[in-house]
Amino acid sequence: MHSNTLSPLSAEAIQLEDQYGAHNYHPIPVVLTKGEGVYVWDVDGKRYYDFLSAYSAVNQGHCHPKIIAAMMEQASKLTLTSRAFHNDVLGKYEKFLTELLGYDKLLPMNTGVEGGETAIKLARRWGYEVKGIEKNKAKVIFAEGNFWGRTLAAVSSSNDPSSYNGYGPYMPGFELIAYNDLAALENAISDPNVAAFMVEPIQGEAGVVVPHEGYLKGVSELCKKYNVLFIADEVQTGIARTGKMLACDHEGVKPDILVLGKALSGGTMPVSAVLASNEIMLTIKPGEHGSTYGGNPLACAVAIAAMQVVIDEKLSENAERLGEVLRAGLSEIKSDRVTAVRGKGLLNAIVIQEKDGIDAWDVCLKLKERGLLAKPTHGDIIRFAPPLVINEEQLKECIQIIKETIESL
Ligand code: IF1
Repeated sequence: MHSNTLSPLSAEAIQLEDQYGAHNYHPIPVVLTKGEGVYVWDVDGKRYYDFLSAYSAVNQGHCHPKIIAAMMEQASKLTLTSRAFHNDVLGKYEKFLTELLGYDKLLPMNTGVEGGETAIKLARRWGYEVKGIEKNKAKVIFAEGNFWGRTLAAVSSSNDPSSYNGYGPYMPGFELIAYNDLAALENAISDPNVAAFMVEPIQGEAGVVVPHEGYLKGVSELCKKYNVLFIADEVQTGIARTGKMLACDHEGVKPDILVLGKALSGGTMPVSAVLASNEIMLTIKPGEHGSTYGGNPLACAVAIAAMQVVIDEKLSENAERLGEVLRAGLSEIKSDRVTAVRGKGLLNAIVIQEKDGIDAWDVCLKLKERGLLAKPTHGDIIRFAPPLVINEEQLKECIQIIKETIESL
């Protein structure tokens, strides 16, 4: 058991952040200094299971030796050329990932939200040049509860006040419909000005909201019927997290534009990618989009190694199998505080109803005392998303920690 009073070392680190850093987060009171596989250590040497995985960016486990080795080798050779010149890693990476996932081309960016922005720019460009939408009339449809980042365009598509409040005026041409509702989708995309529907196969930030079986297939079919691009935001659900390489694979659907990020680099540095057909990708001509670090040799070398680990260590299969074990274990918790258990693969969440003044935040503090780190979202939802390298023995220990913590409240 770890106490919840801060040690001097922890307090000092937190005070520095408080005094010199922006207050745009409210972290769980723990100061980490080391990560390895499923574990992280705080400055006092206490070890924790990481059940957030940096919001699914550390699927391969913290500081995976093969990824770090690739990073160190490339870092000592060539880190950044800009796209003003070619380099000897970018093409290899683009070939590797497009062939792995079945697309013609890849546009490399850095953060997930830049991937989303790029996907929307491609969709608008395709809308004008291929679909023939009238100039500046293109619309993009999003689902309520979506989260794809913090830029002004991203928050313009949000219906969560904590995301968009106070940041207006907002991007025009964005429309919201209910998630997991094919009738609402058909109604919206029958408008000939719609270029695309961008959606997460499972909504992460909304609290791991899993749509009904067949939803993604329906999205794909309706988008084809109305000549609208299906953009899948797999920044959080992709790269084996839900038990398949891509969450879309559960229904065998292939989005027109695929956005990846987070675990694409195994949690080492920001790497994102947008994959699409030639017809879509080539609507952006030289000099019409880019980024200083997009496609840098270090990012490409890291991403190749990170994806190879996913394949070699069969992380999708492990996530699929252990996800069942985790949800079964969570469903056995004897407490009326737990009102829902849901997820797919190792992207899971429980809903904790507040009782006797104890809420999800307090549960996370108790979990921390017992050596497991997680953080609530939207007040009452706790996401449980360990690195996909976790083994059954470690998972069972974590289930026990969660069970004992909640049942002892
Ligand atoms: C924060 C949330 C998760 C994402 C999906 C794109 C992005 C994200 C599905 C953008 C990023 C991060 C952002 C981070 C916390 C985390 C998060 F709580 F904010 F919503 F995971 F659920 N698509 N999600 O989840 O990627 O630009 O951040 O690289 O902003 O607090 P990014």
